[in-house]
Amino acid sequence: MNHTRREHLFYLGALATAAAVPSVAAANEEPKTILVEMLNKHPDNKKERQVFYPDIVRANVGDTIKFVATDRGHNSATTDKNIPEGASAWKGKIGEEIEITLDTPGAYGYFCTPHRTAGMVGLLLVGDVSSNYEDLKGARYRGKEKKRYEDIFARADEMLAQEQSS
Ligand SMILES: [Cu+2]
Repeated sequence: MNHTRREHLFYLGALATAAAVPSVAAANEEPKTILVEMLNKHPDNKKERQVFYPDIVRANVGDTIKFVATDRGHNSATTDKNIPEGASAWKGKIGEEIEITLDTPGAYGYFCTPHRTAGMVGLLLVGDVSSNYEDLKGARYRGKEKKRYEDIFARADEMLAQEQSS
């Protein structure tokens, strides 16, 4: 969801009041902006082309994701099917750096429109993801998108299991 600055500040105020409510990830943290780069090549594995980096982000409700156009020709987009109920889908233009404030807990899948079939997809885990994580993991993906999501969800499973045990 794109907020105007005023709405955003208002929202941060509302969030501060709600800070006493525990969340899955660290509770009393200030809302933060997390960068996700849109890249032609994975920085650690040049064989992996067309990637979001990092491709998994663990965030708290109230955090903002900024998609950074480090390389040209990419965007970040999603649909209502890939995000928690009540959250707003987004669609950046090609090359556009967009900021998404995450005000609904759950799991968010997203993709680069021209490279979705090349596997350029990512996952945001926001607060308590139990509402839709398994549904998103079990959704139908095709081709390279499917392969990337298998890898992404395997790592996400581990990440969430570690949280449970800590
Ligand atoms: Cu792309």
